[in-house]
Amino acid sequence: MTDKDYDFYGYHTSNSWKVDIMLKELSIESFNYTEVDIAAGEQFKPDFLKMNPNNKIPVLVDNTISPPLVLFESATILEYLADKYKKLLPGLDRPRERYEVLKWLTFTVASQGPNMGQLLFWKIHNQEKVPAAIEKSQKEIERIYSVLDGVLKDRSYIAGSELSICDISCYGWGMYLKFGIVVDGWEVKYPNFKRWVDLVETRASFQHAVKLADEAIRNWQASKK
Ligand SMILES: N[C@@H](CCC(=O)N[C@@H](CS)C(=O)NCC(=O)O)C(=O)O
Repeated sequence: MTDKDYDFYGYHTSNSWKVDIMLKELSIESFNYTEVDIAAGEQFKPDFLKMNPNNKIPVLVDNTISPPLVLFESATILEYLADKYKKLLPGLDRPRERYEVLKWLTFTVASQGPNMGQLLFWKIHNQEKVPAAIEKSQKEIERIYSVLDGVLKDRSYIAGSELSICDISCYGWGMYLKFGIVVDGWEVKYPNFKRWVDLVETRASFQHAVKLADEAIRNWQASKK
């Protein structure tokens, strides 16, 4: 048990920024943040593996219940906090709205996230440029953002008229489009998605994540020089 309500284990990557946004949206300030340096392999340390045997951040521990509750998988963390604070996810008394959010939340972690990871690996991180792999992941990611652009055609937010945890989850990776490394001319190709980006970025919680991402990208670029 620590002195704070939550222990948040993260790193400067998309899945971690989703939790940063959520904590800000819920005005949760009583948490300890521990950076797990995944580039140095800290996610494989026995104490971390006890919390997440899948060796990945983010992890959130809720110390307000006894014994503390350990959560991993960003979608589960968002869903847990939303249910606990009754915000950003309709309750079971509104099944249609609740499962609209959960469907899109799953889409962000099952389709958007892994495919963004693949694309950045083949396009940016892998030394050897393999055209077929780049082309395949580029095509899939463009399809995924077309799907998101399509659903946003007649909605303000991804699951309807209210901000929800699927918007937070989508933005963790979605903000990379702004950094110019994912899809050329994305603002024109996905005008509804662009409008959504502008809308969520009016919120302090999302602006905070952009600041963290900008800093991470600047540090990464400096380390490559
Ligand atoms: N499905 C997981 C993915 C988490 C994930 O991929 N985390 C990455 C950083 S963004 C990580 O910890 N990688 C370390 C590793 O794979 O060893 C979630 O949504 O939480």
